[in-house]
Amino acid sequence: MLKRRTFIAAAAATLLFTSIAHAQYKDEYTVSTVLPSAFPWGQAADKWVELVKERSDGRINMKIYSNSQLVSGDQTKEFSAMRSGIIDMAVGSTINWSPQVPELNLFSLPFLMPDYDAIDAITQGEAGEAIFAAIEKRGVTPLAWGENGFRELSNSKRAIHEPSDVEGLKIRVVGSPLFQDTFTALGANPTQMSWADAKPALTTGAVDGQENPLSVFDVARIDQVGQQHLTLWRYMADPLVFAVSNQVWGQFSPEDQELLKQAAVDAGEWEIEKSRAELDATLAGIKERGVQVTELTQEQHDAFVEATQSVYEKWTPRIGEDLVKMAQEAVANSRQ
Ligand code: X2X
Repeated sequence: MLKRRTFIAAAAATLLFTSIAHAQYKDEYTVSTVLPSAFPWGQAADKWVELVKERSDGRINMKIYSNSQLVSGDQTKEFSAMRSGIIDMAVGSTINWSPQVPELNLFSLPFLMPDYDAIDAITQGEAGEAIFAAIEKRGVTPLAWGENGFRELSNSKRAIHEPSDVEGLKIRVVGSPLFQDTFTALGANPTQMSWADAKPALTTGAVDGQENPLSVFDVARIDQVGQQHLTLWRYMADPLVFAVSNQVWGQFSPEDQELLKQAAVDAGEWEIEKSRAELDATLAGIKERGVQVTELTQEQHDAFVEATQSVYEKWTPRIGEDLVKMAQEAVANSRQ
């Protein structure tokens, strides 16, 4: 009797051990993105998938679902879907995840980051680590940074040189209510809608303008839907984050976790470098197609900074005083 019980216990232990040692991997992991392969964002995801497949000798397969299709086009639901395990992985924008991770609104604070050095100083420093910790705490494991880019303002009505030019314009904005506040502070009439709805709304004239990186403006041919005026104001940039649902992350062996992470870091670096390098050519192409591009003088730039100060007052406590300060210091140091 005793022998038999010992045997059963031993068999059960063996079974348990085996199932831990060979955690059943899925045949395919879902990867959500908003923008598909024609855009740097989609290319970042493609690269990640390719590197993981190659480095795992085909053991880990990921399949990309773009255009936010796994969340029926509502990109602001991507984070929740990942957290609950409906989506395994994603390459997502900080804007789209900010409703669930308030710290991500940091990047949307107007005119916080004047240039690429400033973005890198935040993402690659302590502030970046604090943000990754905030993401992880909410159920998703962040692995690496990518970049959507500096978001520039376009519209169908007039050249924008100063805040009063924005007054009364209906502007499509995305994601966080912070954008509502920024554009309201400028006297515009902001409307929140998904990317899927943005182009139709521009086409019908339901909205007058939008803000997106030059790569998005270019590839999506936003000039063809009447957006003839483009102001380069660099008011914010949205990084991308490569991430895995915590529910899925724990199933990978430590070696495979490292493989997934390193592949994401490599894909992110590749995409950031590529999209920055392509920016000048992209802008030249946009100008060639007849878009009126406005650059701001220092004075005009300062007027926008001034006009959006209220956004800091309202949002700093929500993002976290310490985090905002840490980021501002990182930016200041990057300018020395
Ligand atoms: O919806 C947008 O504007 C886009 C594509 O840039 C994002 O997903 C943040």
